[in-house]
Amino acid sequence: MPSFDTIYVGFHAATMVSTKDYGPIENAAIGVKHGQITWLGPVSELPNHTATIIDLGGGWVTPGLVDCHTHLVFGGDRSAEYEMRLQGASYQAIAKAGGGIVSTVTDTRNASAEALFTAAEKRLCALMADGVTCVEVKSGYGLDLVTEEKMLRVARSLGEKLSVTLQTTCLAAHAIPPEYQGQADAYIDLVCEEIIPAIAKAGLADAVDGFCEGIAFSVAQIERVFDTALAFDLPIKLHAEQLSNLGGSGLAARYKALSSDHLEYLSDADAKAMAIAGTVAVILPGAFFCLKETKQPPIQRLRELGVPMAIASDCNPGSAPVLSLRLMMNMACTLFGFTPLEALQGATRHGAQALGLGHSHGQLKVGYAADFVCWEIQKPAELSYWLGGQLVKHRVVAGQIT
Ligand code: DI6
Ligand code: FE
Repeated sequence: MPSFDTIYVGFHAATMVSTKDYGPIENAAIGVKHGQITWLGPVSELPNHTATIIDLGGGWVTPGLVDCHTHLVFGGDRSAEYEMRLQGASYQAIAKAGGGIVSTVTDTRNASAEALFTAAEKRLCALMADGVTCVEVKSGYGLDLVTEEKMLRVARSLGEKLSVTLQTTCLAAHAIPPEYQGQADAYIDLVCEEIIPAIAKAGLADAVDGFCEGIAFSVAQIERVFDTALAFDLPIKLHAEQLSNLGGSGLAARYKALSSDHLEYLSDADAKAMAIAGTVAVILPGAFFCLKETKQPPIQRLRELGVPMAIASDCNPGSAPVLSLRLMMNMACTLFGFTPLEALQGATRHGAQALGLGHSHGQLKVGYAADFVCWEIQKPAELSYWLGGQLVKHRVVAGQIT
């Protein structure tokens, strides 16, 4: 007897198991049990069974989208900063004048956990309605232990309440808090001696991240953060080469980071180091677009080197108020020259790899999570082609229609 208790039929599947094509199966069937895929193939090859049949009624099924880089828990918003930038103020100048990330820190410290939850839930529901079934959420707007913990607890409770796989990342090394102005090293002491150890012991983070940039932390400071993370067995990621080249991606590769993210100013030597280390390049077209950046990440070089490229929303109140991962797939194609196949890989299997979940998420495969989306489309390329619209017909998470 086949080992599934529900069988989904009535669609073509883009399994994403191959790196060369969509891994298509026409007229496919997916059998699930205990939240996992236990059978997958053409419906014509289905063995005899007594399982419940659910007909999804046409379209394509893909792995649920994986948004591997978000900051969706935060207080307040930065629409006033957006208006200032439209009038010519730069992101860096606003940050140096005490606005930017630090203004969200004030609003996040002042917000209750309930208020943070309610606001973040709306944003997460928007991402989920557009096909996301797995999401990463960073802290980084607390910059003190109490508020970093508050953010991560809110993120964990979002994952418990909503039908989504949610990974949390401690981004205490995101910016220098106002009370440590001019004392970045002393703040890194706090991050390494108090914040990361307490968060690791409380089991609140699945990974550690930092911001390596002129307006944030140096390579030497981030190296201390990485050493601390590794001492607590936490995998690492990095925001690097977003606004300038500091060589953070080379450091990330040396530390075998899961991913290095942004990468507009990535050097060739660091791209090669990422290829050798297996560090995923997370491309964030929303931040590029919203900041009117003109320097493109070196996509062709990353492609030639075989560096896996993920695409994420970077959902945050400053550089990327983005609520659709599919829109990011379109921008990756239109702005950066991704193919629609690479864009879907970036939002499925490579996104999962950037979270250390490449063995369980991001592909339709026996033994993987039964997380998938049925889309109202004729061809997989439409997922990158349409801007907006309601393409999701059904979402299945852990084997259940949600
Ligand atoms: N880069 C980003 O794109 C986000 N953080 C970072 O280091 C933006 C954070 C913000 O502007 O609030
Ligand atoms: Fe970010």
